[in-house]
Amino acid sequence: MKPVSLIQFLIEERRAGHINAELSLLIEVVARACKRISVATNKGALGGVLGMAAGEGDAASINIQGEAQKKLDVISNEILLEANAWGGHLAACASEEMEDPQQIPDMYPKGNHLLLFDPLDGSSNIDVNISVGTIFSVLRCPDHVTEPKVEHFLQPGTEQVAAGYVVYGPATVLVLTFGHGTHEFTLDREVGSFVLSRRGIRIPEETAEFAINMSNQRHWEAPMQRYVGELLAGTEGPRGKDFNMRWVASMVADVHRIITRGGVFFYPLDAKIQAKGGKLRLMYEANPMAFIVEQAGGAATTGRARILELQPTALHQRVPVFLGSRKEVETATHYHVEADGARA
Ligand code: FDP
Repeated sequence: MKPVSLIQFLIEERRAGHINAELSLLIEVVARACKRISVATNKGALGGVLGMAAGEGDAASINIQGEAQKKLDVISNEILLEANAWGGHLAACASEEMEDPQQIPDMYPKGNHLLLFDPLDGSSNIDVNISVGTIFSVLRCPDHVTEPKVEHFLQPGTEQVAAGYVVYGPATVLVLTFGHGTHEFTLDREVGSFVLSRRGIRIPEETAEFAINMSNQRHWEAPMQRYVGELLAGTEGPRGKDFNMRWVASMVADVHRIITRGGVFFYPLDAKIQAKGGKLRLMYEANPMAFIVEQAGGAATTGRARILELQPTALHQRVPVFLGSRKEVETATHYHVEADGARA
């Protein structure tokens, strides 16, 4: 069979009435920007881009989430902003690296879409040469809004018209959904184009593999302790089977493993992060990943509610995340809902 390029796929999606010309252009632009980020990450130490953005621990190198910003975070953010400024497909964009939405410069035409992204997720893995990634979510700009503000971005995940991520690993891979299945494209480095490598991905309903940062165990809520305790008990426990554990600490890489061979990913609430509401960001991490996973037949909840139905209250809002193989997400969520019911 002849390989299908991303461009060809986008044309087919337009013909099928799944996307319009503006959304097709938006995805092309994001994919092109991610190729540049891939080149920058692949250079490693030779690119002179490792290490902190300014002096280590310097106020200038701390992003708005209070985390240390690496040079490649800054570079990736700039690549995505610059690529998306002039095409006429966006009304505005928002990024993990910027407190407020970025407006389209006056000299360029504006479009009808809002783009949100985490330019380089899993950034603590860059210096140790472990996979990192870009995550993005696309919403429609409400009618008649010419200067989108934060409130215009605060739409539930069910309103997303597209979501995707790119994992910069041994291969650079783009995973994309428009709400008509989840599809994977692999970057052909020689040709410089993304080529369809899996159409209509399905995550197995059941799994024997889970991903969680076990070092937080003592801080978890009781239902999480119960659920993971049962997995760890293996064949001697109530689940009657052994479970394997994986934790890359790069959400994109962990989700990509689940998209590929099944599994379940948790970043639950714990006593340390309770006040923040969770670890991962709703608008540009949890929502796009939940859309991708649901479109592949998996499930995504906060442990209590479906992620895609949450009404966002802030651009950089954090939420607990349970996602992956449907049966495991349902069991872990059931334990939380049941414990809440017993407490009420
Ligand atoms: P990072 O802070 O390195 O950007 O987005 C947050 C994230 O990475 C996820 O990619 C990853 O799954 C998680 O945090 C890692 O958390 P731990 O440091 O607790 O392992």
